[in-house]
Amino acid sequence: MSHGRMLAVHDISCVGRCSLTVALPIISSIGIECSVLPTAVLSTHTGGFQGFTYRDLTDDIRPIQEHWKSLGLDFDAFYTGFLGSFEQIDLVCDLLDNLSNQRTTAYVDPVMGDKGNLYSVFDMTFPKEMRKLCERADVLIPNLTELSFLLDEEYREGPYEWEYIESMLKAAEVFGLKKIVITGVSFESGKVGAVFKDYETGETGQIMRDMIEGYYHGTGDVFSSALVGALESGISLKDSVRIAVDYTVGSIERTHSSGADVRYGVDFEEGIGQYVRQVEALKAGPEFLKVTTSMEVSRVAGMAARIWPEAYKVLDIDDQIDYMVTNMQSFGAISKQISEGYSYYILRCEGSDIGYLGIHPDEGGMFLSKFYIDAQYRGMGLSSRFMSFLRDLCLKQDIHRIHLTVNRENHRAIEAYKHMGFRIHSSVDMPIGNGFEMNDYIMELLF
Ligand code: PXL
Repeated sequence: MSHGRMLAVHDISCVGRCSLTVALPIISSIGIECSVLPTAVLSTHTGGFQGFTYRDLTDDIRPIQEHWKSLGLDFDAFYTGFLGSFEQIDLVCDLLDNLSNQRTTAYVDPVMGDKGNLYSVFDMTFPKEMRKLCERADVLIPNLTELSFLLDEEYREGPYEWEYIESMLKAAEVFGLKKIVITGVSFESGKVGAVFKDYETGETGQIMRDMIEGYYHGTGDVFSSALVGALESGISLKDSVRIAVDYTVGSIERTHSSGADVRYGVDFEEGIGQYVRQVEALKAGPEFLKVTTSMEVSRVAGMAARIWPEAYKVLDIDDQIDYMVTNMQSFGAISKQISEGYSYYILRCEGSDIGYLGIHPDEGGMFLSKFYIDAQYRGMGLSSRFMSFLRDLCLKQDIHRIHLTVNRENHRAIEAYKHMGFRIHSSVDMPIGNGFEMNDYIMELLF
């Protein structure tokens, strides 16, 4: 991880949202200084457009490097993408030799092809040359087509068996990488995503999402730029991959539903705000504040009034939710619960209150009575942080079981709890006054 200067080495395709026109805005958006070295200037990218112009900048690379060297510049990270020739690969290896420092990280996206084919501008000798750069990478970000070409393996169509992907992860060890993230991996039809491996720790994982039909240009660059930005912000490999997958999928979804001409790339601009929020939230790390003052109680009541109606909208029980917020999450109700042995904690991120939990110990272990996070902060790993905070709290009191109740129709929440390791223990129906009844599962987490 570094917070210094990054050098992005890609072409500029003036129109069509790929390479530098994607990398620069995404990486800058999270506060990383991104210098650029354009390898070529094209009127558009090469996919789907006829008659594009191509000005090769190979001859400029060495003088640029020499000038930077004379200024005493070095870079804390390199992020390379589309390179147009053998010579450029050698020049980029030279850049790494001459402009790195002790902690420089080299991110290499070996842009060469997709869907089993090389891009039209490359011939079969190119992947062999690209291997040289991959051997210099700390983090390699190929799609499965590129990895197959790099390893001289025949490209296979998905869906894949885990054993096959595992064998590719193993084969890629020849590059001497620290980490790899492979995109375009599918284990079941209708799903696609990324697989990652940290060769230093052995951690391996996958992030899969629903596949959207069609071919979308520039998505590899959106993914890699978002991934590089998140990793350089010090975010874990798994969280970085999840953020990058979700940013890419969101960009494709917006483009798909707008019916735009896909040659012009995907709508990543509208997702920048959410990407920045996710990176900032995980970078800062959440803080947990125990509620003790009446001002803090008011803050929890305010969050309840804001979060509950949105969280339960799908259940279509607005009257019951109004009743519950008024009677169980008002300033008076929360104060009374605290005086009777409840503890409330506020989850804070970047100086804002974004969620809370309410707990009290009982004969079943720890009862997790309230657990809410603002919609825009869901799905970014904060629930797991909240839960590991709660587990630590329990262990300090020698408690090894957390239990909770969740509406049986609240499938999103049930899935999220399962993801955190909870299992359904039993069902319970409980009248709560005014003719309303809670129809819940009891879920438990043992540790
Ligand atoms: O997105 C990869 C890419 C980058 N640069 C150029 C391209 C492509 C893919 O087609 O043509 C010039």
